[in-house]
Amino acid sequence: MFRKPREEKHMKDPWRSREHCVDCGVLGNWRGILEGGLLCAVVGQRNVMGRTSRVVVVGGKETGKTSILERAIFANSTVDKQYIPTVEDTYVGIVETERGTREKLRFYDTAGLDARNHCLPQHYHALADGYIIVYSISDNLSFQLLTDIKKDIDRHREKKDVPIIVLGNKSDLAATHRAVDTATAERWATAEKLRFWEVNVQDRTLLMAPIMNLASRLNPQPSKTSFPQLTMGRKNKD
Ligand SMILES: Nc1nc2c(ncn2[C@@H]2O[C@H](COP(=O)(O)OP(=O)(O)OP(=O)(O)O)[C@@H](O)[C@H]2O)c(=O)[nH]1
Ligand SMILES: [Mg+2]
Repeated sequence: MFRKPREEKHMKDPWRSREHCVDCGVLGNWRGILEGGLLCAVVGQRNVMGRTSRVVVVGGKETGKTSILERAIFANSTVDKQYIPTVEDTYVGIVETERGTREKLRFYDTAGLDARNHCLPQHYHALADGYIIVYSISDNLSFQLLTDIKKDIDRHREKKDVPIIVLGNKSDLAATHRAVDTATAERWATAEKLRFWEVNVQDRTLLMAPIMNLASRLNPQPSKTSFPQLTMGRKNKD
């Protein structure tokens, strides 16, 4: 039942076995992309902002959730490797936001859903600060699942504003394999007020914009009026 923690795999890489760098990659800038995430081994955790945001990655079976995380964070390719269904995994990445700050995100990779089992186990909702919902452009059922997944998230988040992005994965596949057209997916996402991207794991740069967008929304710029007492002048006792 238990799978070896994925991090152990990365311990083989000498860079990743250093201190904080066992389980984190850097996303969001060209150096990070070109060096396949090794930048974090060089800079460690310096310049990383405060808290770690928790992102739950959810979607149908075999839509590419694990492949997206492996590719985005570690530059690993899963194409031509044996498919292993996920039970549960976590990944940690340092993501550069659109404001240029660096934020730590912990991604929870979940088991794929299907028509019979179309709800995320409840404990994920309790921990989620944000969600990445993934479907495959070659699998119409995985697209149909989005409605249930979104309803389930809405039920659990109540009125809290939780950033959610939608990724239509496997956009590299030939048109003959396409089962969900872009316009249909865009219409659904717009109606649900969600940001949507088509991506594929062959092109790592495509994965950066959505994850940076999510990191930015998870870590908005603090409002200037948050600390009114600090902006008050000295009290005049005269
Ligand atoms: N062509 C193509 N294949 C992909 C892409 N992403 C993933 N795959 C393939 O799709 C299969 C499933 O990928 P996974 O990443 O294991 O999918 P998953 O959603 O994590 O699957 P579960 O853990 O079972 O839910 C693998 O054979 C991958 O190589 C992509 O962008 N393009
Ligand atoms: Mg998986």
